[in-house]
Amino acid sequence: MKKGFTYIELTLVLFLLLVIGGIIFSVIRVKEYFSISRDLKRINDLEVLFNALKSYSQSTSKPDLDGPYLDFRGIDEVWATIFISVPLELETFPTSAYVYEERSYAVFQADKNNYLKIDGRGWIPVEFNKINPPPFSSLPVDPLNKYSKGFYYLYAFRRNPLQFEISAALESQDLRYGGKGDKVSTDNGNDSYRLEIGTNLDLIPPFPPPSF
Ligand SMILES: [Ca+2]
Ligand SMILES: [Ca+2]
Repeated sequence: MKKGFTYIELTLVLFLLLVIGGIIFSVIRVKEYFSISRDLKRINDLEVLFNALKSYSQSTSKPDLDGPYLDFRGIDEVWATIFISVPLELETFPTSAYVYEERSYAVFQADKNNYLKIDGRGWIPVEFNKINPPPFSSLPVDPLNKYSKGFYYLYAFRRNPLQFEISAALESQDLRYGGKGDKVSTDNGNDSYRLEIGTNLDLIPPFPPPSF
């Protein structure tokens, strides 16, 4: 009868533990790597959208930040509206109005055949096709683009004076809220979990934090 483990058995167990640990560690690293690459796309998209909105506002004689198909959607107008990048058919926004600090906002979602369009029918209803040359051929959206996960882009504007804001949540451990390189709570905006960019960072009220 054998007592305890032999040297070979112990070595084998130790070896297996190391292999399993290594695999788990690699999976975490690969996951983080994908999160970082998605965050880099988000940061880039926001800059591209910011520049596009700025050049549209400056190059057009009568800029209309809710486009030809919608009216009175400015934060300072009757249908104060938050525009979200998730198309209607993919996921319908859970409530008909988003309420924050007793103020209620309409939420606009484009339909799936139009949400990427740059002619005023996209999720940002601005006629970017009027810029010469157009800054992009289709509107950028979040690489995950899911409201239930907390990853989507938001846009809102003010008519008078003309102001706009766009935002995205970041997911990598480094860049998100509380991370070493936290980019979301350090942007001087009013939402600690989202990266905000624009000419007024208080137009969009804070949204629920993403589930990591
Ligand atoms: Ca309009
Ligand atoms: Ca922020």
